[in-house]
Amino acid sequence: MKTSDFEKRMRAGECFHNLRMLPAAWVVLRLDGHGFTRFTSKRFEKPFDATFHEYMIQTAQNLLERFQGLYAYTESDEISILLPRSWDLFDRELEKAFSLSAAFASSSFTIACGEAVQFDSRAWVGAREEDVVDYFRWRQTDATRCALNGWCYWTLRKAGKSVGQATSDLHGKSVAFKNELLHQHGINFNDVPLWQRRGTGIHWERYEKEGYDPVRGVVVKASRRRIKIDRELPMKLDYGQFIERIMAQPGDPEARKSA
Ligand SMILES: Nc1nc2c(ncn2[C@@H]2O[C@H](COP(=O)(O)OP(=O)(O)OP(=O)(O)O)[C@@H](O)[C@H]2O)c(=O)[nH]1
Ligand SMILES: [Mg+2]
Repeated sequence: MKTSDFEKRMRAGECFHNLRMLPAAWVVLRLDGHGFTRFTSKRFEKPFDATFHEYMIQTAQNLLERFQGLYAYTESDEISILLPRSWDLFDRELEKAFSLSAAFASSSFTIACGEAVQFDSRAWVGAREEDVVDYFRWRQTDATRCALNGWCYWTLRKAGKSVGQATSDLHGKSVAFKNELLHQHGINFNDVPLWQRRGTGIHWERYEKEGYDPVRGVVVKASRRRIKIDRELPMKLDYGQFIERIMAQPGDPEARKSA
């Protein structure tokens, strides 16, 4: 067999390599901690641990910068990164985006925390701005639901209930019931820190930096961008408008050149 035929036959086995994200579609990469129920169980406070959340924020910020995203959102053990429509890293190849984002999240968290962890990665694809707003509202609703459930479950466990008892006590119960249960244990769910109920957002903001132009001998102003971490996100319609404003920002052309 000719070498070129052999090469061609072997390359044909790399059948997923040509998969690319639809041109101009909105893409969100979602990273999720693998086996974090077990990993967090002995190492971090339940239901929420501020240090764990800071590791997630650090990981999300690193991903936002490295993948030149517009917005990163983290709640529980997951991170969503919104990519600009014009995103062109790795020629929009799916294999590269999944494997490198998972590898990058895993190594970032591992360095921050000092213990080896793994993240998986998937892509969500949407055609319209409204779909992206819905996506982030969906993840924020998930954060609120999980926070209420987590607070109820661990309040019952800390009060001496077994895994089975706490689970069956909460099974099929309404939001009102769960709020009341917390109330009876002296916890007002509305007083729980916002980052636990709504998650944390990370995005770019523009600011003016003053510099000195030695040639003209004058002070000049230049527009720069920096990371902003939002631990008190708005919710519902206000959160939707917040996401719309972020989508209206262009990706950073300077960053794209240097990747
Ligand atoms: N102790 C503690 N656990 C947390 C915290 N944030 C998230 N977790 C845990 O992380 C887990 C995330 O849930 P999942 O992603 O569904 O579970 P998983 O075990 O990671 O499973 P896979 O993602 O399928 O691998 C839950 O068990 C949460 O309790 C925290 O602040 N403190
Ligand atoms: Mg997980």
